[in-house]
Order: sequence, then structure tokens, then C-alpha cells
Amino acid sequence: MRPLTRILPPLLCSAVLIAQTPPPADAPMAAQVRAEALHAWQGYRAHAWGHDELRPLSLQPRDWYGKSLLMTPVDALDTLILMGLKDEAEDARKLIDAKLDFDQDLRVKGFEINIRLLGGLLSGYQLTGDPKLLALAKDLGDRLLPAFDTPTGMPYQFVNLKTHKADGAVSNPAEIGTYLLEFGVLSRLTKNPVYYAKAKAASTALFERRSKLGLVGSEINVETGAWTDRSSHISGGIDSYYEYLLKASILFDDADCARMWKESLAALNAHVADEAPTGLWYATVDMDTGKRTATEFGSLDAFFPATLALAGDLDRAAKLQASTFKMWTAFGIEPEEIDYTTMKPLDTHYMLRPEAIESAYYLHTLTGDPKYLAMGRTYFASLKARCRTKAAYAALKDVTTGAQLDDMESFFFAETLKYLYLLFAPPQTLDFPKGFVFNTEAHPFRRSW
Ligand code: DMJ
Repeated sequence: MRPLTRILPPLLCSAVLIAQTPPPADAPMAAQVRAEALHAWQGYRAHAWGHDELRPLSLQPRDWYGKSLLMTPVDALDTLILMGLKDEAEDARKLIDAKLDFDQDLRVKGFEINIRLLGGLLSGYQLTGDPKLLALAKDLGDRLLPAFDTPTGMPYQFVNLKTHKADGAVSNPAEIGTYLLEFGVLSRLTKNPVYYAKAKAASTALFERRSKLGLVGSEINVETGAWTDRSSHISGGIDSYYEYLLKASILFDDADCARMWKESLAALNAHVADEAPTGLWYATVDMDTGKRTATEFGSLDAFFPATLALAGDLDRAAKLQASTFKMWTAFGIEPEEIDYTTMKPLDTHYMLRPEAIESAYYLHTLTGDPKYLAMGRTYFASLKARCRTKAAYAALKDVTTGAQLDDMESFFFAETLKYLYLLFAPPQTLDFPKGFVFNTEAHPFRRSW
């Protein structure tokens, strides 16, 4: 049995209504999610084993950079473990041990490689104790470090894993500020402070360039430190910069990150939040004036109820989650982006994204309210009805027509299936939030060392 009182991160949670009993599980639903994860994994296993991803319609493998970095096995490993898919997890771990090699002449995107591969290797190491996974993580961390060699300390977007040449000076807050957790865990596990020091310097340099309103823009030059796009929002390109300030404050008990998070959150709620007739949303505004420039909201933005809930603002989290659920049910599954004033889609893709499900999982865990289980059943039914293919699961090109896309991103295993499973699984499956913090790719990092 879980302890009766849920212990939340001590940080910002004074106003939290703590669920007094562990939220109930739904074992039959958990079993169904597990069976669907197995279906998708077997598709990958049969048609794309050893490659980054499976193309679920043509049944061809896809490698992001021409050569495989085992994106799907690394991203899926901890999900397979948590689901108790022991043979599949062992196969994935052995493949990673035998084949993953970062000594390759590949120009990679630091952000994606960090959250998926470094994150997956570190959580895989923490869950299995396999020292090879930590050695791979250290090797990868060392190869990502040269990206931080800039006049501002904010990293370039790209780095070559072999030559260490870095490029891509015009970056964004998410790609600059989403290293804190992985680099911090790597520092703790290797007892080498350099990784966290670099990541924290980057996030701090970004924070210091906030506007007078306390907001950041969408694009910044990491060589000059000048903003090249001053529009501010919580969506893709900025999202996980905020998420990591909060999570680093919890995972590393970092008071600087806590201060930066609190100040950022106050600015977001004062200038970006929009109480519209259709519900609570977060808009796009000018970072200097706060003037609203767009009323777009999308599937990526749906991470924010989880972040608000973790920070202790359950009321606002619940309100925003109600809005994102409206966005999901209006189309039978959520589109990539809508105009929330008209509820009309602006981008009709659904990329198998996890954020709405992630937020339902956090809210269910933190409140025990069964309405989030009901939401989860809707999410699962939509996914199965719209995205399931003979061999796996496919993204959607158009949520209004149901046309599928030949694409199954590795985050479908790392995040979408994991959060859906954890939502229904018994709470003892993962001691969250007391024992773990998730990185932005849903890799759970232990809160003890
Ligand atoms: C994931 O790679 C991560 O969650 C990232 O923070 C945002 N995009 C995808 C999932 O939608």
C-alpha cells in the first residue's frame, strides 16, 4: 500500500489539496494499454529492429541521420520495464549495450538527442543498474558539451558527435533550457559537476535576457544574446524551458531554479494566460508589451496543466486541462493547433503526442479525482480507433478526415503509452511524485542518489 498522505515536492505546494488516499487504479484498462504497447513494439521489432523508428504504414525503417542511434529502443526501454514487459525490455537493453555507438560523424540536434537518448539512458541505468547504460550516457554527455562553447553560454542547436563541431546560432528557449535535468543527473551519477554547471549557466543566461515583463521570446542568437523573435507563449520552442526550471528546483533542490520558475510563472499568468469565453488558455503575446498577437493553442501546450499541478496550482491546472480536453473531444482527437476563440483547427495533424495524457496522469495522481481516469479512457479509445494500424500506430495527417501519416515518433513509446499506462496502473508502479521527476520525454529520474 502507498502511504495515505501523498507527499508533494516541498517547494511550492502550500495551496495544494492533497489527495488523502491513493487514487484508484483501473487494472483492465492498464492491461489494454499494455497490450497495445506490445502491439506497437512488435511492429517495430518485426520491421525496423535496430533502426531509429518504424514507418507504420509502409513498414519501412526510418533513421533520423542516415545511421541509427536506436531512438525507439532507448526511448522505449523504461516504458517496457514499467509495464513489466520483461523479455522485450531485455531485448532492448541488450541491443543498446551491443550496438549503440556515438562515435559517428553525425550532425545532431542537441535538444532531441539529450531528451530522448541521454534521458532514456540515464533512467534506463537507474532502473536496471546496467553500467553500460551509464557509460553510454557519459560518452554522449561529453559529445554534447562542445555545443555550450558560445560567448553567452547558451548552446548551439547542432553538434557533430565525432568532430565536436557545433553550429546553429539562432536557437530558442526550449532548445537552450532543456538540459538541466539530464545534465544534472549525469553530474550526480558521474560525480562530475561540469554538466550541470553548463546547463544551469545556459538557462540562467536565458532568464537574464527576459523582458521587463518577465517573459522570454521565441528565438534568440546564442552568440550575440539578441532576441530575433520577440513573441512569447508556452508552446513548442519555449515549453520545456519553463518545465525544467520547476523540475530542476525539485530534483536538485535548486533555489535559483525555484526563483526563476516562480518569477516566470507569475509573468505567464499575468500576461499570457487568457480567460476566454471558451475557457482558460495561454496565448501568444509580445514579450515587451504583453500585447496579444495570436490566440493559438495546440497539443504541445497541453503539457502545462501537468506543470501547474506539479507546482501546486491545482485549480488553474484543472481549468486548463478542461480546455485541452475540449480541444481533444471537438475533433475526436486533438489537432496540432487551434484558434481557441473559434475552436477551428489551424494545423490538423495529430503526431501521437502525449501532453494531454501526461496532464491527466499528473492531475489524477495529485487529486485522486476519477474524472481524469474517464478522460484517459477517452484518449485511449480515440487513439485505438484512429491511429492503430495492422502493425503498429500511426500519426494523423488530418484529424478531420482521419487520414493517417507514415510516422510513429519514438515519444509514442517513451511518453504517450507510458503516461496512459501509469494513469490506470496501481500507484505503486512508480512512486510519483515523491520518488521521481520525469524529464520532458517522460523518462523518470530518481529523487534520491
Ligand atoms: C517530446 O519529444 C517532448 O515531450 C518534447 O518536450 C515536446 N515534444 C515531444 C512530444 O510531443
